[in-house]
Amino acid sequence: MTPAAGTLITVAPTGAETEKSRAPGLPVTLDELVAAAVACRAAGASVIHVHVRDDDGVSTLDLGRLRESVAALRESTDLVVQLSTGGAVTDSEADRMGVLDAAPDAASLTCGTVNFGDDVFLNRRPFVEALYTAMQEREIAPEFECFDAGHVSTVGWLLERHGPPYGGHVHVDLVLGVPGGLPGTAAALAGAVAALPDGATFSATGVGRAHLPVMLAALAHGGNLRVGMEDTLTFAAGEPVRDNAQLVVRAATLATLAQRPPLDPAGARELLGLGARRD
Ligand code: KMH
Ligand code: ZN
Repeated sequence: MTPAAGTLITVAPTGAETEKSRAPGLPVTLDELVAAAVACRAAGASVIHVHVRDDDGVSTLDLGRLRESVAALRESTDLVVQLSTGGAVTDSEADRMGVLDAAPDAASLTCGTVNFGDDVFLNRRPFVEALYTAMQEREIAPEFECFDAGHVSTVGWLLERHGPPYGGHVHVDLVLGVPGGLPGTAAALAGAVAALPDGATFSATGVGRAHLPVMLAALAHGGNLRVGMEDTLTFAAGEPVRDNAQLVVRAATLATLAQRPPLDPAGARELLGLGARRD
């Protein structure tokens, strides 16, 4: 893999699992999401990975809310808007497929089933295929999310069977440190990177304690970064994360030290093979 001149930083500000009561800086309302997006854009993020919540702060795939969020993010920022099709472990395949009706620029595509703590994050291969081909048809760029080694093989299998993704570029997000998936170590990251299809780029995110080692290893491998309160709630030992921008600032600082400073959204669009932004 040839490292790009800059680093694509994705912020995943909310996720589906954490309760607001556990993390006061977690953006759960639309206003909070937009404020986090604006702050993270200023700090160096170029892509936002979005999960939305209902009025009680609970994860939802409600289409109206997703559409409203995509519109508000486009109005307030130039970030690449990537919706989660992973949702929560309790979401149905039909609802997860329905996320694409909100017409984001990009969407996550988890490439296989994985134990997710005590739960199971179910991604049957026929469903992964159906999501992939639906994204090709609707001109939505997939971000192939890999939580385990077999998921990386599935990326190659999808490409062989169904051809390239919309945009023509393969970008994989390696999510390490989920209990049940790949461990959050530099060695696990190196193994996953070695198995990527030719020409693919990757970003990596380490969940919980894996956050810093995975971020440093990803930069060492010429990769990109995903950070945010979806994955990380502790900034340093004994210090909770204040807000998402705090994590983006640290990622941008490390990327700059690595002499691959953050890409702006135009640079991210170029890397991902996306055209001009949709309004
Ligand atoms: N919440 C996890 C079960 C994604 O966004 O695509 C799945 C997840 C992956 O967060
Ligand atoms: Zn997610």
